[in-house]
This record gives sequence, C-alpha cells and structure tokens, in this order.
Amino acid sequence: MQVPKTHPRYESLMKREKIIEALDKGILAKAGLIAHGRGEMFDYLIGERTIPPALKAIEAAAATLILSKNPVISVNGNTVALAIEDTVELAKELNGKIEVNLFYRTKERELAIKNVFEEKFGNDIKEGKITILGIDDATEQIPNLDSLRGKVSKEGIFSADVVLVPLEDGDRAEALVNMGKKVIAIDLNPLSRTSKKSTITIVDELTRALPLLIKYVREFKRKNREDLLKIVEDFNNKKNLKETVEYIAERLKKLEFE
Ligand code: PTJ
Repeated sequence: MQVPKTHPRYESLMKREKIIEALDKGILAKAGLIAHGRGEMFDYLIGERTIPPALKAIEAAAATLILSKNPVISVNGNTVALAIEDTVELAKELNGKIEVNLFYRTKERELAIKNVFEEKFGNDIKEGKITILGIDDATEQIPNLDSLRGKVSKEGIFSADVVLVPLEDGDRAEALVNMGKKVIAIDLNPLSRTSKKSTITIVDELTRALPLLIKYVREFKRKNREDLLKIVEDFNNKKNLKETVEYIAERLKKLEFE
C-alpha cells in the first residue's frame, strides 16, 4: 500500500507495511502481527517517544555492551522486519555477532531470514564484519528452556556474557539470566515477564531505541572503564520499570481531550 507522507500516522503505518511485507516473505511469524499490535498499544501509552527512564536504560545498556567480552545480538522475525539495518550497524560497533533465534522456529523462516541478511549485507558477511549465527550451528541447549528458543549457537548466545534481545518472550530472558548472562531487552511492555526478568530493560520502540543505542555505544567508547562501570552500577532495573509505569500513569492523568 502507498502511504502518503502527509498522513498523520505515516511512521506507524510504514512500520505496519514492513511487518506485513515480512509476513509475505516468510520472515515474520503470524504471532508477530499480534506482538506488533501489542507493542503499538504500549507505544501510545508512553506517547510514542523515548521517555527519560528508557534513555537511562539505553545508557546502561551501551555501557554494558562496551564492557562485555562476548556480546551477541539475538534477532527474531519482528526485529529483522523492522530494524535489520540498525541491528547490523550496532553489531559492527561490537564484535559483529548476530544470532537468529526464533520462538516459532521453522527451517523455512530461518532460511528466509538468512537470505535477507545475505541479500542486504553479503559484503559485510564476506568481509567478516558480521557473523550470522544460530542457523546451521544451533547445537547447544539453554538449560531449563523447553521452547525451540532453547537451541542456540555455541559461539553465539551459549557462550555470550551479554545478550541483547529485542522483542523477547520472558522464559528465555529468565533462563539466560539463570545461566549468569546479562540480558538487555527492548520491550514496549514494562509489565511483561521479559521486562521484569531482564538485567536491563529498555521500554521503547525498537526503531527508536536502536539508533540511540548505537549513538551511545559510539560515544561511550571514549569513556574510561571506571566511568562505564559506574553507569552500570547506578542502574537499577526494577526501579527504572517503576519509574516507567509512574511516567505512564502521570501522563494519562494529565491528558486533555479537546
Ligand atoms: O520471530 P519469532 O518466531 O521468534 O517470534 C517473535 C514473537 C515476537 C512473535 C514472539 O517472541 C512473541 O510472541 O513475543 P511476545 O510474547 O508477543 O512479546 C513481544 C513483546 O514485544 C511484547 O511485549 C510487545 O509489547 C513488544 N513489542 C512489539 N513490537 C515492538 C515491541 N517492543 C519494542 N518495539 C517494537 N516495535
């Protein structure tokens, strides 16, 4: 569908178009449509902008990623549909590792996702700037996780110290934390199990959060280790989620309907 640029909800409609296109290409799980709708609803509640607690979480996430030894960015259908470019850009600022890890895992979807990475970023893959893991090498198992998300790459999520998980389901976040890993989630729902179980939760829309995360990673590379550690230590996820919910409540109380 052609969305006119003048449409007041142009950005939102364009995201829907990307989601539908990804479904048609076999990248998105059908349930990804429902997940996107839930995300849109929470985005309305926060006012469709990056709110102060989210920015604090983004800073803590950037510092954590720079301090990590083996970070991995986990991607699913929705992430590839909405933010493949930014995912690759962020990976290139880190160690280049991206792992395809699907809840609704099928060989067809894995291959569709592999193809889109190869089509768009074949040169980066050839030059070793990014590595796409999790497709032919998901030989390890996350303990106590029965879903197909439990199958992971040894070089990737299995041995990672920090895992960035945009749009996650709570079970895996918890299982990864139980393995001693730091989990950074990007999830518009501050009440989700993922949000509660992750080490750092960025309650923001994926396509707004990722460019900011890239910006802070670039900026923070100039900081010394002590300053980065302080940013991480000062961050408290439970407190941040509480601030997020309070922000939403205050915002709703003040809304005017003219
Ligand atoms: O591609 P697969 O097979 O791995 O499946 C992916 C989905 C997303 C279908 C699967 O993980 C799932 O069912 O997730 P949930 O439990 O619906 O959780 C998705 C969460 O992401 C919800 O809390 C949404 O609010 C949130 N969300 C949706 N769209 C966005 C988002 N958060 C940030 N940015 C978005 N664009």
